[in-house]
Order: sequence, then C-alpha cells, then structure tokens
Amino acid sequence: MIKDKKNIAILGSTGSIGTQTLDIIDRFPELFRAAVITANHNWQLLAKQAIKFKPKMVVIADSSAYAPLKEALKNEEIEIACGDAEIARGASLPEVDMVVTAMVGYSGLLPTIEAIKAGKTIALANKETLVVAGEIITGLLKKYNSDIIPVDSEHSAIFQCLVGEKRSELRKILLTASGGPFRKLNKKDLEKVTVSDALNHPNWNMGAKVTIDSASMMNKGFEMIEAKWLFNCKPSEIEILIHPESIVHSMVEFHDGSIKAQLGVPDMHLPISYALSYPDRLPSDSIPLNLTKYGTLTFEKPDLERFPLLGYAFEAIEKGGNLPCILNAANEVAVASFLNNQISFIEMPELVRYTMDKTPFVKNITLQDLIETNLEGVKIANEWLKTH
Ligand code: MN3
Repeated sequence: MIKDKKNIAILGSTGSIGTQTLDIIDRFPELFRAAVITANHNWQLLAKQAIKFKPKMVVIADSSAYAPLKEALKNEEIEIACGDAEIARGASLPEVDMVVTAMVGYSGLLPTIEAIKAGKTIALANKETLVVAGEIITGLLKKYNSDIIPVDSEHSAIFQCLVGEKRSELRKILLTASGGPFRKLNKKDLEKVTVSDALNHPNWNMGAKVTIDSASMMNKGFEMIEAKWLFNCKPSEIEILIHPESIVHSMVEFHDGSIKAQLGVPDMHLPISYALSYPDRLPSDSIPLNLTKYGTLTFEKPDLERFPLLGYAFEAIEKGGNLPCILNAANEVAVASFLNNQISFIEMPELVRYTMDKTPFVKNITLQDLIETNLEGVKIANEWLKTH
C-alpha cells in the first residue's frame, strides 16, 4: 500500500498522456496530488485543470498565453508562471515526488534533465528525450540517483516482464508494433495517403505527433532506441514484431528460452497508472481484456522498404553520437510539414535521409553539442523543404 500522497508534476498536462494522468489522479485523490501542471499553449484547458485540481503551480510555455491564463485563475491561490525555465523549476520543486514528462518531442529534453538533477523519479512519456540524449540521461540518472519508470505502453510491458528477473538472464526484447493504419498498403498506395488517413490509428487514441510517427513506423524506431537505453541492451537484441491487434504490449526472452509477455487492452491509462503507483497496482475501471473476442493473435516481420524510417533508427543508434538527435530533429520537421500538407507521406523519409546525410556528425557528444545539433538539423531539414 502507498502510505503518503505522491505529489506529481505533469509536464504537458493538456495533451493525451497529461489528461489521462489527471484521470488517474482524480480517481485516487487519497494517493496522488497534481502539484504542478504545465502546458505549451492551451491555456483554456490548463486553467480548467488548475481550478479542478488546485495545484501549487501552473506554468504555460507560450508567453502570449500567460495573460489570459492569469486572468482565468485570478481567484485561485495558485502560483502562475511562464516559460521553459519555469517549467523546469516547477518540475524541480522540493515537494514534487514524481515528474510525468508528457510534452511533445525535443521540448521534453531540458526540463527532464532538470528534474533528474533534482533527484525526481521520472515517469517517462516523452521518448524523444532518450532518443536524442540517451547516453547523457543514463549518466545523469546514476549521478543524481534518480530513476525512470516508463509510461510508453511497450516499455511498461517490458518493465513489468522484468520485475523479479535478473537483467543478466535477458536474451532479447520483442518490441511489438501495431503497424499503424498503412500496414497493408503497397508503395504506390502510400504515395496517396492523406493527413486524415494517417491520423486514423486503428487501435490507439493518441496525440497527432505520435500518431503520424506510428503510421510511418518512426515511432517504433524511436521506441527501439528508448528500449536500448532503458534496459541497457544492444539494438541487435531488440526485435520488432508487427502485432496488429495491439494486445501483447511487448515481450522479453530469457536465456533459458522462456518468453514473458504483458497483455492488456490498448488503453494508456494502464501503463500510466502502473508508473504512478509502481510497485503497487491500482484497480482499473476499464473493460477487462476478453481474449475470446480476438481468438487469434498474429505477429509478422516489419517491412523496412515501405517504412524506411524504422531502418534509419537502427542506423542512427548503431552509429551513435549526434545521429539520433539529427534523426529526431529531421523527423519533427517532417511530421510538422506533413501535418501542414506541405509534403507527402513518402516525402517524410526523403527529408529525414537528406538531413541525416548533410548534418555534420559528432561522435563524442555533450549536451551543448545536442542543443546545437538540434538547431542545425532543423535548419538543414528546412533547406530540403525550400528546394522541394
Ligand atoms: Mn508506444
């Protein structure tokens, strides 16, 4: 049993993971308190959440949303702040026990680092943090005696399968992927897919960025890198399995040949709830998994020809240095440009390839190198956009 109330800081409380985290806090007010909530620019929802959950501090990143947020919360006794530095400060407040990092993309990196330096337990939903800076983050976790508990459903599954096991006996991780909405399309069909086709994920209801990444399989590439750092294994020890039913959230294979899997309905409330309450489990009110409804669970190999971004992720992590950071920067530009109808679905990997080839490679990296690489990568990706 959890005895004391856990104070949670949610970075990105208005997004998909953020709102579902608040659902769980709302169900278990005796266990958790939303101590700090932050958002990028959705001040309306942030204000609503603040009035309901009465956090100590509310932070908005976008300065143009600061005045309306303050006005909306003028009758509340809540500290209201603005900007990235304040988000990092909120995550590091002494009373905060756990930080849920649920912001989108590269923006999650610096506040996560600050939270680690403050010794907070990180419930990691922002996989880009580990994609961009896995080695640096891993070093900081040791130095500041902090921990990461994965929120990503696959990594939560692996984490759950490893409870009570010896890391030295792990042979392989079987990382499952739904395959997204375009799993069955051939190359010709992929040329014609639209933004709304890509946003229509068959199993999971998620934010736009991760939904597009799922359709392109970039998401699975990022998750492979995330798994490499979280579970300290080689990319060659991670096998991607397409599993269209999204019931087996991932598996681990031990050196005696035994495989453990974690199964459940595709609902992010489960991995979020486990991260908040670990090592305990909280009762859930969602409909239990009915395996007879499925009858058959299927698995197949991914196709790197139709989904080249997945292969680029293996290439980036094998080469290391700043290449995963370049991959991420290019992909952020690609996804934003696809969502704006500036480029087609199959142009996303072209833009990423160009950026990976053109951005200067640095093998031994510091955090400053990564900050510069991100800017440079975005610049070079934008060059490609101008010429296409
Ligand atoms: Mn996932």
